[in-house]
Amino acid sequence: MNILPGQINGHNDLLEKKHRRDYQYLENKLTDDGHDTEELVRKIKALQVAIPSWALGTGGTRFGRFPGGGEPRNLEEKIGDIGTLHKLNRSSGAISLHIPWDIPDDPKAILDLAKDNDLVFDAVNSNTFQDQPRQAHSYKFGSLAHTEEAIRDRSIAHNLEVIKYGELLGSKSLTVWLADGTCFPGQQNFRKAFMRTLESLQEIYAGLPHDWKMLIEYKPYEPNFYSTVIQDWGSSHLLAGKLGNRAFSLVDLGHHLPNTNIEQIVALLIMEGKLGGFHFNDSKYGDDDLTVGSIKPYQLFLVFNELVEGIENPALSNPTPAWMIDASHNVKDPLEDLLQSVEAIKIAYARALLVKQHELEEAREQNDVVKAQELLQNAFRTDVRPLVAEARLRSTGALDPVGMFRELAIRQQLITERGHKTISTGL
Ligand SMILES: [Mn+2]
Repeated sequence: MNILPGQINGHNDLLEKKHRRDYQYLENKLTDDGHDTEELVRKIKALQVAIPSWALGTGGTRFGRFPGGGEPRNLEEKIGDIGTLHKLNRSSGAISLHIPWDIPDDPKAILDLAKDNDLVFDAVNSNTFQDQPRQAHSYKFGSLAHTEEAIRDRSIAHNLEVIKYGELLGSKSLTVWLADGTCFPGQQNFRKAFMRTLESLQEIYAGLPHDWKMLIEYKPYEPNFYSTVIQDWGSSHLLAGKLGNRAFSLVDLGHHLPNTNIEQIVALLIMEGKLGGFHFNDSKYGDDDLTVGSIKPYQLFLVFNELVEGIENPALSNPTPAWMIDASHNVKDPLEDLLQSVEAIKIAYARALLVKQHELEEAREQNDVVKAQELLQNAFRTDVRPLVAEARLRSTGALDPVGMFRELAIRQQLITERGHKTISTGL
């Protein structure tokens, strides 16, 4: 699927008059309010959100899966799909691979293809939550935390193998998410399981290249329903602290119990310089993996407010986290859903950039609760869509990515190319 610059220009020409009017209005308003709009556009342009290779096909639940056709059949086609997203929005310039779903048979050719699509390789992800065909040992009762040494060794070897593939492609981090845990009380010794996990991670960490990061993801339940070994940010942070300065926690928005104050977790991890990555999605109940910003946009904004303040604060030294979408698409076209998610992330980011941090801090020091809320909500209630669109326009993207995806009938073309019955690897 190739989108030509002329097609994007044609699309933008039709929308530009209205966009200019909207942008002019917002630019005047923001300038009056003391903002440097050129600086805002520059920052929004620079934000890149990685797309996971497993989110390009239709997701499913344990009850069923309803594929929409034209799904990528291999890694090359997955790169092609992300290239299409990136051409439309200019903010999806990175791909995150899951091994063994995406083992590159010819790394050189894969690298060239990614380069042609203007993509880089973000974190590589290991998979010790599923047994693969011909696998001698089963992960049924765990992987890095397993009671049997042979299975722990197999899991460690797999993670080291994932690092090797990542090195061939220029990745700089390994994300570890474990399904290890229990379904019933009494099934496992909590402390022993945690210590076995730590020891296994130490072996992987020893094989981590010096310029790499290890990102440790946590999750309170599922697929195990009574306990998980790395259940919360505390467990993840404990492991990262014991491992060393190249190990970090990774926050997935959906990996919290309902109503958890995720922005507070973000603030503290940044304070400790230990926030390594972020997985965006949205949820109503649990790990629902819905479109970013579709359920709780205010929470997303509050999280971004902490991210922006924490990363721009000169007194703190957290490295810029790896941004990635981690969502599933059960009823929407996966590519349209991803375009919506990236847009929601950019809108939340742009709004967070409007928060007047000095005034907010002053209000907090004076316990002026009303002022603090006014400052946050003034930013949240600003319609920043013309600002985000302007950033995209200046990056040669489409003014309306979803609209253009439909105008070009991209899904229909992919179905013609790949067929109706293709099934992508992933969740
Ligand atoms: Mn995740």
